[in-house]
Amino acid sequence: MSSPVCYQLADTIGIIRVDNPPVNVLSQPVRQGILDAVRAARQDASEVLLLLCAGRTFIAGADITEFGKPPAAPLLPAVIDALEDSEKPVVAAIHGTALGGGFEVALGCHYRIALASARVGLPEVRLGLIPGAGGTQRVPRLAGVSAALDLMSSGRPVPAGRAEELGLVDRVVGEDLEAAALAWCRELAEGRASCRRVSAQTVERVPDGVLADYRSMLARRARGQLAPQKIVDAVEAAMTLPFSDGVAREREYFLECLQSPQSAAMRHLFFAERAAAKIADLPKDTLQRTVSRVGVIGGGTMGSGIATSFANAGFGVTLLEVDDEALERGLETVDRNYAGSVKRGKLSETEAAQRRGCIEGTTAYSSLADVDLVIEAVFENLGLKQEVFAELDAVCKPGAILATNTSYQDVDRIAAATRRPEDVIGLHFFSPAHVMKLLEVVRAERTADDVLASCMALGKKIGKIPVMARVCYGFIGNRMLRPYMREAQLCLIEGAKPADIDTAMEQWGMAMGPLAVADLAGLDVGYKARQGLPVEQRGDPRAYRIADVLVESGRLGQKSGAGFYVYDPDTRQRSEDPAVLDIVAREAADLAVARREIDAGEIVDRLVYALVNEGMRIVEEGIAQRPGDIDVVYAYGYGFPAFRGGPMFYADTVGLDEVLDRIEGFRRQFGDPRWTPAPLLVELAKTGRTLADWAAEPARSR
Ligand code: 3H9
Repeated sequence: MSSPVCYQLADTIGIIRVDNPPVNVLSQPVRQGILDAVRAARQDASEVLLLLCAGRTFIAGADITEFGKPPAAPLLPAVIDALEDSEKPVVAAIHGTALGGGFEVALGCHYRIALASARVGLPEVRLGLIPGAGGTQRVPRLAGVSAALDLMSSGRPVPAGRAEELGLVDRVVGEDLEAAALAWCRELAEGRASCRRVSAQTVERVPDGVLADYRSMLARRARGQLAPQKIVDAVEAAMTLPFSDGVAREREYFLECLQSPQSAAMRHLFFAERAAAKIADLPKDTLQRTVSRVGVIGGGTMGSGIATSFANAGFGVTLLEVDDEALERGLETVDRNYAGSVKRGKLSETEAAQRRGCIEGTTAYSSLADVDLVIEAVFENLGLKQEVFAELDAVCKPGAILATNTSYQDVDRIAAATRRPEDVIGLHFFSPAHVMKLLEVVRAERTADDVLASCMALGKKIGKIPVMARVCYGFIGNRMLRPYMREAQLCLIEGAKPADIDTAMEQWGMAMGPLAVADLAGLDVGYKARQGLPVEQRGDPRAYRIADVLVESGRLGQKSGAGFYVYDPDTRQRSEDPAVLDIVAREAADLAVARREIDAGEIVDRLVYALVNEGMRIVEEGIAQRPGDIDVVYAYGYGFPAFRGGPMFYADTVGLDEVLDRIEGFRRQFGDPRWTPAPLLVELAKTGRTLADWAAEPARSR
């Protein structure tokens, strides 16, 4: 097998070229190839070495698929040592993304040149890891302690220009990287440049307390996570120990993180996210429809957020509202979205104005005659949505994709309102739509393959993480949310205080507790939906009575300043309200619910296993393609802690037999069919298989 690294002498320059598609990860043959090249260069006439990559990017990092397997020599730190120890100067030429171990390789070189469009970073923390090949020791030496901490604890790559300001890159060029790098190599050769070893530099000392403050900040921002804290420990080692000891300390922390369940969970999500983009039964050569102009119907929070999302990605957008007044409100919401981005420093005024300029408003359906995709985001009412689709059917050009942003409604019935159900699909955005990464792509019974393929690709183009779901009430995310929310309400009426429930879930890792989420979303939304149903279809009154009483007493959640909590009008800080505790006690008595102490462990198990049990049904019914898709939905759309890998991965890590035991225990305790275990859970637990085993079985392998 030919090596993915080739070494070639061009005059006095030894060129080491890595070619390991798609993203040049540092698999064993790449490590070996670089090492062999450096060794070969020792013997030849080269005066300067140039390391660069073929294809779309510089090295994107260690090969994550190798983690968890026995290590194969040469290990990356040894390869980087060889580069740095070279007696001939080594230049790294960076294009695309130099990430993780890839950037560490560049830092082991003596000089770095980058294309202006390139980005560099150490994203290991997103995999529950710390940089493990010298990054924690070299970055503080070049960029200082505080920049190093920010770079590594956020995991966010920085553009080449910023990297140059930080001292991480020496030169930035606008185009033709290879020519510029070769020219620089010749300059270095002629000038007999020295080998500038980062490891030989010193680290600035920061005042006492800086690291302690950083640790406390991370303890809040990255609650419960190991790797961010270990990054601070490693930087402290860089500050206090000689380079070789610092590197040894870094290795120790890296291995500790690598073996942690948190990293296993986050690596699972990395691959689950990429798997979710693939539709098993869609032929690879499925053609896509061209989409350049997008129509959005409804200028409410969702519609204007969706319009903003598309404009951000350079699409022309036509936003439709029923009348001038509503349209003005919708466009004002778009303006506010952009003003927010400018205020937060995400966009410059000019960029914001440019993107805002992509959106125009209309009140006439006829303006949608030429759009390639239209997304309906009107009020959640089936009849209304069907009317909108009938109208779209009449005005839109043949081949236009007609999408609904419904959260719950039956997409097949919406499609049936048109004469072209094959063009109809669900595109379920999450609020705020221009910020949240998740996009549920709902494949209806008759959705055409090319419509589905186009929408999955479009999702990626606008920076979302698209996950396909089939039609059912609430699709993947909201269908699972119902039993989760119901359990939260039941814990409340049975004796837990709102803060007990939310704090238990937040300490476990959820971004926000369920009652705080309900207050944020607005309690009136669920209330209105329930009012539209006959009483017998509203479910168990113990699970909604308190919310109803709150709404009827004007407590709609954050927007009215009070819901399950009261909110400080300035800080939006929540606090407990004795009036709510009174309401709960009264309603519990009225419904004859015996109250008791409920501890955090019970709250977490009830809420999380309610999610898991419903998730099991969802995979079994084929609503989700694979268990990992559910994990992606929950991690990106519902604030589920990434370091637990998503509800389905979490269930596997707990052990399905134990999950089943607990669910059966709840069934005995509450005597309620809601705790009937999903058949798939029973089957897997009885046969000692995990969900991961099940997903990999041939009948299902995708
Ligand atoms: C590390 O470096 C540790 C070191 O500090 C210490 C070591 C001792 N490994 O994302 P895409 C696959 S930790 C294996 O769709 P894009 C990916 O699964 C690593 N595979 O492309 C996909 O496969 P498939 C630190 C990887 O253009 C295909 O490549 N580095 C890896 O949208 C295309 O990927 C990172 O965390 C990998 N490292 O985005 C960077 N990376 O086609 C991780 C990708 O079968 N990578 N694959 O589904 C990325 O962030 C993105 O892939 C990148 C390109 C931005 C580079």
